[in-house]
Formats: sequence, structure tokens, C-alpha cells
Amino acid sequence: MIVRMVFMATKLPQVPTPPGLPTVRPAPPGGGDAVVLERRPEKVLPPQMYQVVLLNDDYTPMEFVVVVIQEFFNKDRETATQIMLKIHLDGKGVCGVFSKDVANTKVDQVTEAARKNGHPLQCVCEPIEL
Ligand code: TYC
Repeated sequence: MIVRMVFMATKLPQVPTPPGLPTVRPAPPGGGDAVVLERRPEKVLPPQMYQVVLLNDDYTPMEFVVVVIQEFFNKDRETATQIMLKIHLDGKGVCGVFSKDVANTKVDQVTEAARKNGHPLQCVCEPIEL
């Protein structure tokens, strides 16, 4: 005698629905085979961005800071000088805003250039408030 087992799905597959697409739910009692499509609101946030900041100190030459800002943050000489003077007067200044990876790379590049040249210049990145 051949026994044949037949399996039938009794539940809808529980697959997470991407944001913005309707969620498929089983019909309410008495609804037969019908399904209910439920719209979920779109909630995609923009990526967190980071500002790269230079800190003032008493030893790094102004000229070196201006060149760093020009070379690593693609600013013209005039803008770089204004940013350097702001840092010198206020203690810190933003040189650019980037995604997390790019911001961390800028910090590493600036720090390496400063140490190679014997300067204590500090460069950090901070998440931007949304
Ligand atoms: N304060 C430094 C000086 O007088 C210049 C300086 C500016 C250093 C900006 C660091 O991030 C800095 N030589």
C-alpha cells in the first residue's frame, strides 16, 4: 500500500514587509479567503552625517592649518584662512560635513599629516544634530 502525505500551508508566510509596502494580513473572521492590505507609513530617515572639526592649539603654525584645510577639505586659500582664523579665535571650527566613513578618513588623514610634520593639531568628527 502506498501512503501519500499531502501538506498544505495553513498560515500565510511571515515575511517582514519593507517600509512603504502594504502588509498582508489574514482576513478577519468570516472573511473567507480574502486578505486585508494594510498601508504602512514610509519612514526612511536620511543617513546620519558628521562634521569634521579642527581644534585650536598653541603650537601648530597657522600656515600649516590653512594648507591642511585647502588640501583635505578642498577649500580655496581665502576660505581656508577664514576657517583657520575662526578656529584660532573660537577654539574650534567645522571644515566639512561628510558621511561617517568619509569623515573618519578625513580625521585619520589630517592627524597623520600633522604628526608627520611634528604638530599637535587635533581633528575630530561629531554627528550632526538632526
Ligand atoms: N593657534 C595657532 C597659532 O597661533 C594656530 C592654529 C589655528 C592652530 C587653528 C590650530 O586648528 C588650529 N599658531
